[in-house]
Amino acid sequence: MTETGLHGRLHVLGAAGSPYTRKVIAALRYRHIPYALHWGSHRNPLPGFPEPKVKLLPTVYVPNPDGGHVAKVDSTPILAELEHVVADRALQPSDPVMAFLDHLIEDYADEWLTKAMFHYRWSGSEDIEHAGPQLVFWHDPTTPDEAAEAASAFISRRQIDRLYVVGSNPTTSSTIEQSYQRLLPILDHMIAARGYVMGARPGTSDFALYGQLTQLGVVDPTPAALCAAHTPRLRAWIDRMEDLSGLEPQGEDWLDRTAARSHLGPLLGEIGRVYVPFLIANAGAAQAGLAEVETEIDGRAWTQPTFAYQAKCLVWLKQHAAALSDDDQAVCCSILAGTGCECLFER
Ligand SMILES: N[C@@H](CCC(=O)N[C@@H](CS)C(=O)NCC(=O)O)C(=O)O
Repeated sequence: MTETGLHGRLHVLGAAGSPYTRKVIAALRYRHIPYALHWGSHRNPLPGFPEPKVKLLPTVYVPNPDGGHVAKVDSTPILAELEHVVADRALQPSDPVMAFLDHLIEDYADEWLTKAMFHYRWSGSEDIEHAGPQLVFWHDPTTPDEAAEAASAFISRRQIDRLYVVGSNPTTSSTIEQSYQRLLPILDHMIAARGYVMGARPGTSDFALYGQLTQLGVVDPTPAALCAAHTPRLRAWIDRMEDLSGLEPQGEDWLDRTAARSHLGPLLGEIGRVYVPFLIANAGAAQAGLAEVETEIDGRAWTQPTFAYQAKCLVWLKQHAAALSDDDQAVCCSILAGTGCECLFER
C-alpha cells in the first residue's frame, strides 16, 4: 500500500470529449492521487484489465492488493470512495450541511447540465459538424481522413438519435438553453466572490460543473461562444480548474454554512427551478411504470423518456438529506427555503 492508501496507481480509460472523464481526472490531479490515463474507449479495451459492468467513460481501474484491478464506472461513487481511501485534499466539505449542498450541486451538474451539453452538441448543424470529427480524433488522431469521415458520420447519426433519450427535443430545447444561459452569470458571480462554488477551495460540485463546462464552455461552438462573450471570467476559470495540483487548501477555505444562503442562493434557485421538478416528475413516472415523463418545467411543457438512473439520484439525495441530524436538516431547510429544493427534505 502506498502513502495514498491505494495499492498502486489508478488507471483511467477516458475521452477528452467526455465531461465525466474530465471531472474525474481534474479531481485526481487536484487530490494528488497518482493515475495513468489511457485516451480511448471500450471499442479498444485496455489489455489485461477487467471489463466494467457497464461500458461507460471514464472507467477507473482500482488496484487490488493481489496485483489485479477492479473496474469502476460512475464518477460520483468513484470520487466518494476515494474520499474515504485518501484523506488529504478532500473534495467533500467537512460540515455535513455543506457536504449535502455540494452533493446536490454535483448531481445537478452531472444529470441536468449534461442535457445542455448533449443538446447543444447534437442539435445545431454548425455544432454537429464540429463535434463529429472531434469525437473520432479524440479517440485516435491517426485515423486516416476517409475512415474519419465515415466514422464521424456514423457517430453523429448515433448521437443525434440519442438526443431524445437525454431529454432534448423540440418541446424542451428552449428550457434547456435558457437554463444554461442563466447558469453562466450565476457561476461567474460566484467565482468573482470566492473563487469556487464551495468557497476558496473546490468541492466535488466544482469538478462536476467543470466537467460539463469543458465541453459547453470551450468545445462546442454555440454554447462556448455564449460563455466567452458573456462570462469571460468563467471561461478562464474552466482552464484553471484543469490542474489545481498547486493549490494548498486550508480547512477555513470551505464556504461556511452562515454564508451558504448568500453565496449559493442563485445557483440553488436555478437547481430548484429546473432540476428538482424534473427529478420529482421523473421519479413519479418511474414509480407509475410510465415510459414517458410528461410535466411542466420553468413554465413550459417537458417531455422525455423516463430515466431509471435519475430516479435513483432522487432517492440518494433524499437518503443523504434524511441522514443529516435534525439540527443540520433544519439549517439545510432554511438555506434552501424558497429555492424549490426544500422538498428534498419532505418525508
Ligand atoms: N453517471 C456517469 C455517466 C458516465 C457517462 O454517461 N459517460 C458517457 C461518456 S461522457 C458514456 O460513456 N456514454 C456511453 C457511450 O458513449 O457509449 C458518471 O458520472 O460517470
